[in-house]
Amino acid sequence: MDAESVRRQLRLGENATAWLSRLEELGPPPEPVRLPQGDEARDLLHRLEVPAPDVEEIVAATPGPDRDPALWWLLERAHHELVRHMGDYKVKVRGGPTLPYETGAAARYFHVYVFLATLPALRRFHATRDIPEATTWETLTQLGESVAIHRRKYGEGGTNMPWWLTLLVRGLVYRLGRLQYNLAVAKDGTPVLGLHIPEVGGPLIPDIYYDSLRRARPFFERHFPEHGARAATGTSWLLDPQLAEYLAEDSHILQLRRGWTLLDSEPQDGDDAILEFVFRYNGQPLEELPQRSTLEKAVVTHLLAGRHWYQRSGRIELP
Ligand code: CO8
Repeated sequence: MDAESVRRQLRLGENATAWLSRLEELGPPPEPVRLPQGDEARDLLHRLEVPAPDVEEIVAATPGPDRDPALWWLLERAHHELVRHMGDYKVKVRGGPTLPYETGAAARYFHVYVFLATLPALRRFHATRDIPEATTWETLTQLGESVAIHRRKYGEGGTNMPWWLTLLVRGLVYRLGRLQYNLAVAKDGTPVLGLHIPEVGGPLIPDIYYDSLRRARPFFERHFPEHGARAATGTSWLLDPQLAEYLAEDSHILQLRRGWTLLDSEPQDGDDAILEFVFRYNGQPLEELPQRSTLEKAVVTHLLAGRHWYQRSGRIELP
């Protein structure tokens, strides 16, 4: 098996070329890949909050080296790339793209299998950093969120934004209450925590938000003392000042945004981001999108008026 036959068999496109050649050069991992099977896999996936219909499909489609040699080749090497850079926030590894789905369920769930294959190494890494068991499991439920969003968006199983799972399974992301933080380094080399708001967890009630922010610094000082971030950063549709034209002054988004300082002078295009996070948009006509909340109405009204949304980058000092 080589990268070219893997590319052909899995019908990978141009967006996988660089990844494939990197993985070919890297080779298989020192320790063989092991995927959980049957009830062991079921129990684990339930604990990771993967929705029940996906659990059954994932278990049934679990690949093996003899049954799916091309997929296995890719799985071994994708896993190898992650364990090789476990915990190393200075190295940027975003994993590979979503695989084309025509070859079946194992390809659709490829990034779930990479996640499961890498979980034992991640847990060993968490143990070396003395990460509390509860934080490990709270963090790992991002897998379930990613699978649930994919099904809602496309009507079938898969993983939404697999690159985020890649950071998580490399031991760089931690969920503390309502928010997630990832160990990162700013362009000027300063350590920062990337701040993210997962979908699961309900409204961004200020007490809950500040409770999480207050936990961040002590957590990272204890478990990653060499990092030393003093601030969190984020790039988000939530920081677009135009939201103030539509949302109430006391909405959580406007309230919490006031603590952030915008860093960028050139905003990035944010239409795709806001459509993703508000609607999990999949190309339907704008007029058909649900119009239940103030925000849903704002997003559509703004776009139908020919205007655009922006993603802005900002920073907040950690308490
Ligand atoms: N979809 C539909 N309606 C929404 C949504 C949404 N995603 N979010 C808010 N609304 C509605 C509310 O229901 C409310 O409607 P109404 O006025 O009719 O009652 C109105 O908009 C105002 O809402 P709030 O400002 O009070 O916000 P909520 O606390 O309800 O929700 C959340 C905010 C939790 C962030 C929500 O939007 C959500 O779950 N989004 C999905 C995940 C997401 O977008 N994550 C952010 C990704 S970017 C990132 O993580 C980096 C962030 C760095 C900047 C942080 C700045 C604070």
